[in-house]
Amino acid sequence: MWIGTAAHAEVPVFTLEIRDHLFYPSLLVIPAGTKVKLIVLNRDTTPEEFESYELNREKVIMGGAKATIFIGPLAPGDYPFFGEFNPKTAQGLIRAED
Ligand SMILES: [Cu+2]
Repeated sequence: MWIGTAAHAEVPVFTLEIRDHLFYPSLLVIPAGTKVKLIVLNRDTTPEEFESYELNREKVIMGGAKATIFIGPLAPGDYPFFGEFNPKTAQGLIRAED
């Protein structure tokens, strides 16, 4: 164990919730240049798929379940995502900032 070294640094954790086929928050600001752990909680009873072409991620989250998605390190900018099963309503944006 090398506690305290960069290799053991905590990955920042951010949480997204799905409720009524919407993402909360719909805008998530994360640090640029850092790997981030995204926890997605699906509060609906129906499955949803977190999908982002820009982030190259897609993951099905069953109703009432939770998913963990690692993203980054990202260049500064905006990275849209959506719920593939409810794309008209479930829209969001991850903004990576320095
Ligand atoms: Cu998909």
